[in-house]
Amino acid sequence: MFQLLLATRNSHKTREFAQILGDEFALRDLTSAPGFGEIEETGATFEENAILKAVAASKHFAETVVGDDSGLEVDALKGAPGIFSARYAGAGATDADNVAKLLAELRAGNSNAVPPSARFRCALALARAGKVIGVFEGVVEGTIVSAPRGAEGFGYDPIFQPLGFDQTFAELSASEKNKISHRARAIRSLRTALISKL
Ligand code: ITT
Repeated sequence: MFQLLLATRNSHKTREFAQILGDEFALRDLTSAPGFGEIEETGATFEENAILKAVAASKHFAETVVGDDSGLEVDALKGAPGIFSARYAGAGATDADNVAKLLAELRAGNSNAVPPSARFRCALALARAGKVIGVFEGVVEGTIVSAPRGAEGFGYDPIFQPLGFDQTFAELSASEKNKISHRARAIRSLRTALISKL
């Protein structure tokens, strides 16, 4: 059994990790460590922020730590919201606020791209005792739909339609999303690395 600490307080991420990694892994996240402070995300890339999260938590906890930094890049918005996905509509923004802002920005930009192309990216960093021991990335390409659809998932799932599908991520079941998502792709690489050599 592998023990992993996820350096996140986003319970949606933790649920996806648990479903994708399966029974060989015992997971906990930072919701079980309320005294551990916020990790500042000062990096310029998903990878840098994933490393900041993993390294900071691994200095305080004995387990192998995974940091996840992820978000949505929309080509017509020059890659926004990108690393600012969680706080696109401002500090304390809800998922609905962020989705509404993104759709408003696309309308304001009068994008010629119909439908607008986009991708989710997920960077994962593994760390132990303050040192990075692996970095993994996953990407899923898709388009932004004109109005939110579906109730599954979280974040921008209701407006992201992966290439080759007629449904948004929020219309797919968790197990369908977890076969093709950016996070699933990154986690599968991390899982292989952990099982084979770490
Ligand atoms: P932690 O830093 O505690 O891990 P967070 O939610 O702030 O939690 P990020 O800084 O990595 O994490 O921001 C990720 C944001 O990107 C997330 O809040 C969503 O808005 C979006 N996002 C990432 N993965 C997503 C997914 O699978 N589906 C929908 N939106 C996603």
